[in-house]
Amino acid sequence: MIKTYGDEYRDIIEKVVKITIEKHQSNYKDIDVEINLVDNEEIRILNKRTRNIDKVTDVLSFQNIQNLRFPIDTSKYLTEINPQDNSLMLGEIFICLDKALEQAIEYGHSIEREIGFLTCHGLLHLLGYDHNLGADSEKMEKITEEIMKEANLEREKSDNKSQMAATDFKSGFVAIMGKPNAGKSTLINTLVGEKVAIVSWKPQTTRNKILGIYNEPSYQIIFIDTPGLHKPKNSLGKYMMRAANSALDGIDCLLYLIDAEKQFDQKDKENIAIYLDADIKVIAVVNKVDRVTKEKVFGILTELKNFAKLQAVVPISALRGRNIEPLKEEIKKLLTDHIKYYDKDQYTDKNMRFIASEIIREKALRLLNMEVPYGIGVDITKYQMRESGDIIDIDADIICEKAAHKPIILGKGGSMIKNIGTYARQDLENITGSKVFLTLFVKVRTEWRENSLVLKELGYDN
Ligand SMILES: Nc1nc2c(ncn2[C@@H]2O[C@H](COP(=O)(O)OP(=O)(O)OP(=O)(O)O)[C@@H](O)[C@H]2O)c(=O)[nH]1
Ligand SMILES: [Mg+2]
Repeated sequence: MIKTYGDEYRDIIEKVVKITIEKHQSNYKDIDVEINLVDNEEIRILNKRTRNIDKVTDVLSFQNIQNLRFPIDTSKYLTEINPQDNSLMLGEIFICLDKALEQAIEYGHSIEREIGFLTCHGLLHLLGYDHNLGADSEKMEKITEEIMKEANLEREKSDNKSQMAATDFKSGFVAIMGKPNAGKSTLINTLVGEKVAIVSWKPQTTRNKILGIYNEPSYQIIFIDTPGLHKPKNSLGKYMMRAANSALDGIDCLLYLIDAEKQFDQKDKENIAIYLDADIKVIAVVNKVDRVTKEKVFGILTELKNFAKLQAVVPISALRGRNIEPLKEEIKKLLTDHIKYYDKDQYTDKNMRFIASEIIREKALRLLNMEVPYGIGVDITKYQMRESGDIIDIDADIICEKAAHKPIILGKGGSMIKNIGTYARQDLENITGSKVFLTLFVKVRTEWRENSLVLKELGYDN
C-alpha cells in the first residue's frame, strides 16, 4: 500500500513508486511504503532526533528491511508483513516540500520533477541502494534517470505550467552606493527589515561589502551595502574603495544614494555618469527627504532629469521608511535571475563574529569623539557558546592606532569602555537571543590602518 501524507503531488509520487517497484520486477501492490511531505522545521527536528544533525535536508528515508532480494517474495519476510493487506513494509520517506521548491527553483525545473526525483531517491534507499558507495551510486543515478524518463519527468519534458512557476521567481543583486553618510546602511536595514549593517552619523562608518537578503514568496533581492565613496587617505581607505567597486560585479541594478540634506554636488554627478556610461542600470534615490523642504527635493529631482539613462528616480526617507515600497517595485522590474541564492531564513552573508565586531565598533563610533573612532578596529578573540547552550562568551580587542587614544577609550575609571560594552552587549543579546558575557580589552597597534598584516587580521583584505 502506498500511503502519502499530504495531498499535493500524490499522483506524481504514486506514479514514481509504481515505476520504481516494477523496475525491480516486483508488484507495487506487494509493498507498503509511507511517504510524508513535511516542512523545513519538521525535517530539521527529524534530522536532529534520528541523526543528531541540526540541518534541513531534502529527503530522509528510514529503511525497514535490509538485504532485500528482487523480485520481492513477500513469503521470505513474514515478520515484516502489514496484516491489513499482506504487503511488505519497506519503510518511511520524508520529503521536505520547502527544500524541494527551493531546489526546483535553483535547478530551473518543475516542482513535480523535484518531488518525483526525491521520491525515487528515497525509495531506492529503502530498496537497499546507498548513494555513498561508488558502484551503487552510479547504478542509482542510472536507474533514477530511467525512472524519471518513464514518469515523463525528464528536465525537458516537465510541463510548461510548472516550468513557468519556477521561472516566475525573480532574483538579483543590487548594489547600494553613494558618498559617505548618505544613509546606505540605514536603507539596507530598512529594506531587509533586519540590522544588517551598523549606522552612525560619522562618515565612513561602513568598511566592508555587506549583503542583506530580502525575501518575498516570488522574489529574492540581494542588496549590497558598500563603504561610502571617497578619496582614500590610507591602506584601509583603499581597501574600502576596492570593496565598494567590487560590489558592481554581476549586479542587476545600482541604487545611487543622494543625501538631500547636503548638496547634490559635482562628485555625485560624476559618479552617476560613470555608472551610466558603464551601462549599469542605475536608480537614483534621494534620501533624507524628512529633513528638507519639498522645494529642495524638487530641485534635486529637476537636476536628475539631465540623466536620461536613469531607470528611475525615487525620493525616500530610509530612516522613517518612507516610499520604500515604490522603490522595491522599481527594483523588481530590473531583476533578471531566477535562482534562489540564499535560504529564506538567511538575511546576511556575514557570520556572528563579524556582526559582533561591527556592533562593538558601532558603539565606539557613537560614543567617542574627534578622530579617535576612525582609528578603531575590533578583533573578536573569543566567541563561544557555553555547554549549557544559553550563554555566549565574547572577548574582543578594541584596537586603536595611537597610545594617546587608549586612555580616552578606557575613560575615567573605565567608564567609557564600560558604556561601549553595555550598549554592545544589549544589542548582541537581542540579536542572538542568548545571554552574552562580553569582555573588552584596548590594544594599541601604531598606525595599523597602514599595516597590511593587521588589516588582514581584522578581515580588511581583498
Ligand atoms: N533624518 C534622516 N536621517 C537619516 C536617513 N537615513 C540615514 N540617516 C542618518 O544618516 C546618518 C548616516 O547613516 P548611515 O546609514 O550610516 O550612512 P552610510 O551611507 O551607510 O554611511 P557610510 O557607511 O559612512 O558610508 C545616520 O545618522 C543616520 O541615522 C533619513 O532618511 N533621514
Ligand atoms: Mg554605511
